[in-house]
Amino acid sequence: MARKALITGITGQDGSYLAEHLLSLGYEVHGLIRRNSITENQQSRLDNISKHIHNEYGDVSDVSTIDRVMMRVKPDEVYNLAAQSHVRISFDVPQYTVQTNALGALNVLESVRSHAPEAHFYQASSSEMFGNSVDPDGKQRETTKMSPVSPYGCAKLFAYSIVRNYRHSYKLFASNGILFNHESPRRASNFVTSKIIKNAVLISQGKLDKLELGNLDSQRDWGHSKDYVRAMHLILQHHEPDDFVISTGQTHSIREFCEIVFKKLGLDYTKYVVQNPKYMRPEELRYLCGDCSKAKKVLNWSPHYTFDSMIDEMIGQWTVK
Ligand code: G4F
Repeated sequence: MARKALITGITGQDGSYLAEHLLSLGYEVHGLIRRNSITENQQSRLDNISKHIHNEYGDVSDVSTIDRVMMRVKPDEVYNLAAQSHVRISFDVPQYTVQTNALGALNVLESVRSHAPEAHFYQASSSEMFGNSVDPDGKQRETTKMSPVSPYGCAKLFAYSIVRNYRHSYKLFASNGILFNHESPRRASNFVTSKIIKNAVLISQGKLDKLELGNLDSQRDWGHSKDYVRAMHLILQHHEPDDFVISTGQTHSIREFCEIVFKKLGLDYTKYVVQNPKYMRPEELRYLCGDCSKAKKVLNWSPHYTFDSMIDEMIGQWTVK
């Protein structure tokens, strides 16, 4: 019989790639999707596979729906990817962010405990939980102190902690993937990589004359979402529940990212990029660079994309639009 997976947040960048990956491995895939007032494009990332997946309307803050789906599907694996995923917006909607990212995770975990206690549970934890903590060698890893600097990071830290608590208290197979930034052609254009690439392409086509950004000096460790969803699946196939950093181990500033993208399009970014305080955050996470040696050694995971091939794929997607 096919193994059954339930994915919350299936319409997002990671959810859609994960659904494709699990289908390719022969899984029966069930997804929880939030009702949206604009139906068009709500599920556009799932267009290729919509006939092969079983979707239900629901929300991680709605306990009764989650319980009903959990009881009916009885999944073997549960991937909790549902979140308010934008860090700057979490300063505007802190309570909503906590309800979704923290209490939502607890709701799904409780539902697993009550109705599918044998299921393997994956929590989408985030490098944003580290805040500005860095080990002396300039890396963040599973043992690095967590000290978040945004409502998003605080909410994710609660979810991460309750997963560990349920693993120890109730012997659930509950694991955290601590994922560093990950991008793709499916990344929404209010995240910095897509925003830079989309607007640089428009500038190269003469359709725009400037790009407004916030902090250009923060540094991020950017990988590709497709590589990272493979890691999510491997984390749940491990013989015991555990927590894993998933990253590339390379870091670049936003300024460098601009320089590289504009250069690929034959442009000098300094002529077009301007700073607008509107895009600054009340508190900034300045630097991320992950050490994923545990995942490499224990899960035999490694990324297929390079920084360069990821950017090229994203430029290709915005160029054809
Ligand atoms: O692309 P970002 O919005 O991603 P951020 O805040 O690092 O969060 C992403 O990665 C986390 C993992 O660490 C995830 F948990 C989270 O869900 C999300 O996927 O911003 C990246 C950097 C920040 O330093 C930001 O201040 O880019 C800087 N930035 C500069 N100008 C900007 C802009 N970010 C955005 N979104 N828009 C700007 O105009």
